[in-house]
Amino acid sequence: MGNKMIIANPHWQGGGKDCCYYGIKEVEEYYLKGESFVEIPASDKNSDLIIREKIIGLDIIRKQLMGGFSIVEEASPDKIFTVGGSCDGDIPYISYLNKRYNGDLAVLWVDAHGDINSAEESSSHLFYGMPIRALVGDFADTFGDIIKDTMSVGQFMNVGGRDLDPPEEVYFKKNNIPWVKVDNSDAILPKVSDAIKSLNKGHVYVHMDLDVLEPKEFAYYPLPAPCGLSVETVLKVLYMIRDNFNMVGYSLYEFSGAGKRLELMETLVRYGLSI
Ligand SMILES: [Mn+2]
Repeated sequence: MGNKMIIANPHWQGGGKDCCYYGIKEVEEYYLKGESFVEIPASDKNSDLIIREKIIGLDIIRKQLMGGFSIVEEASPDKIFTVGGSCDGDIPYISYLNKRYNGDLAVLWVDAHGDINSAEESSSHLFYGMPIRALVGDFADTFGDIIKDTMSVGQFMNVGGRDLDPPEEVYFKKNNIPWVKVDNSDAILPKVSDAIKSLNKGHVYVHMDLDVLEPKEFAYYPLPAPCGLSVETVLKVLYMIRDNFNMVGYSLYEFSGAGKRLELMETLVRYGLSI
């Protein structure tokens, strides 16, 4: 079993909207009460969002990521379940587990978006569209002191992506990144399974952005994209992965809060606690 760490990560600056900060406070209140979790320190000040090196909020983002790294390194868990925040907030936990398993880690990015922009090519300059590029070391000048063990592009795949920027699509093709597109039939299960196997790694991490879901079914996140995966399909995919692969991490990102208890959030948090 090993020791599992449960993290609440209200880091939101990568998306430029503080709704995710309050969303995570809501998760703590409604879904994590009674669990022993660690909250990563995050500022709630909009005034922190100063653009530097083509990244909005760079200084505060760097500070918070560094804080997350030291917390997880100190705790040295074997498994991590995180609820966040803007997708870039997941960088320390993926990077930590990659090091923990000596690079033997496949990362599924279950997300409507690619999150694989460079700072130059990003039209928004929001860091939540860039975390994978940071993890593979493309921001060495900016994050090299924080992300010390860079990953390989061949460790990543996407499920449910449908709103990629043109340069992201180019990057996907150039690097042959496995991309399982939206399919709400059971045929998606072997597609996801085959794509994971093609990465040829012994441990699996699932990073899930809630915006992978069809917005008509669930839309408590900042950046909806139409024609998404149904709730039923996402749950089938998640259970298939848990039951068939050696899962060492799950993260649930971009929750912007609902002001009420949601059955799906309850289910997804239970899932995270169960890995
Ligand atoms: Mn995302």
